[in-house]
Amino acid sequence: MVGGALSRPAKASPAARVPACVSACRRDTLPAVAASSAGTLITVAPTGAETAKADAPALPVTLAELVADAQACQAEGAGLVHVHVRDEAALPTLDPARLRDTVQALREATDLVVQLSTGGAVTDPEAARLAVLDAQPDSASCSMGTLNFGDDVFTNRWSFIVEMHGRMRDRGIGAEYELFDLGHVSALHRLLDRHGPPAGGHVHCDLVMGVPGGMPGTAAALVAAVAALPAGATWSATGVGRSTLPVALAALSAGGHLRVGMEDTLSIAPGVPTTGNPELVRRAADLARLAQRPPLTPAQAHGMLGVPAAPASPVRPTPLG
Ligand code: KMH
Ligand code: ZN
Repeated sequence: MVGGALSRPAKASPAARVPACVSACRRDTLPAVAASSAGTLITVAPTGAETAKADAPALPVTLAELVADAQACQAEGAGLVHVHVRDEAALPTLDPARLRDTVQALREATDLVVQLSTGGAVTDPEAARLAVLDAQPDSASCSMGTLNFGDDVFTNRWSFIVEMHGRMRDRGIGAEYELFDLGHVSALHRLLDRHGPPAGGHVHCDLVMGVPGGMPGTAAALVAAVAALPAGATWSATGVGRSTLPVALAALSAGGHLRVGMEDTLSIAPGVPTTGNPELVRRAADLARLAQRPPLTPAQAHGMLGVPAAPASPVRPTPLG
């Protein structure tokens, strides 16, 4: 176990309530699009790779902090956690053992869909990013193109994207395609046309808007990107920094899902630092309820994405003979 001893915490009980029609519907009888319009998947991206703990004390960087944060976010209405891990010095890492421990701990302590970032930090090599999949998360991100990322470059070569997509499908790991720009939507079509659908067959995307170098965090850009998505795809959106609220409101009104968290924004209002991820999830859940598309429970999130919940600890078969 990384980040200090962690006894098995009690699972957080989902606070979300959804209409009976959603909970009664089975995934195999209900198109994913219909499910997405009745409820809202709230993804929390609690940590990211860019913010220093010293600049944001509420940022969860140890495993214990991450697990406690994830439990609190589930109680506020989150259905999926998008995870970047940190090392002892609170710096971003793709250390395989830490990733495995993190997946296991989150499965033991929450019901959330556990998604590992394969984007990592802009400095991470491709081999280490591909090796993230060895931790066998429920889902993983797959970024759909290269872009300027502030003063840096976030590199996603076409052949790397194809390799990531193929390995995720081979391992039965659900895909979330990260779209930072309109051209990334075209790349997604090209990927699916040439290399087939992801594991489980369901296409889920996340529009990451407002990155300096990517598409702006505006309603107009969101509408343009959503109009170009593959038919039947579900999608969430997140606006970084001060585009958080405009993007969330546009996404809800356009039938999409929400991603929030300290990976993308550190404030709850201009000049007011957030107290932490649970506060950001609570606000998103409030907005979703206001839109009459209440938060999906983690079980409904698993169903919508077509990623079955894995057992917390794999049951090892008894050796024969
Ligand atoms: N940290 C960014 C360079 C992802 O998680 O897949 C990439 C990123 C995308 O956050
Ligand atoms: Zn990320």
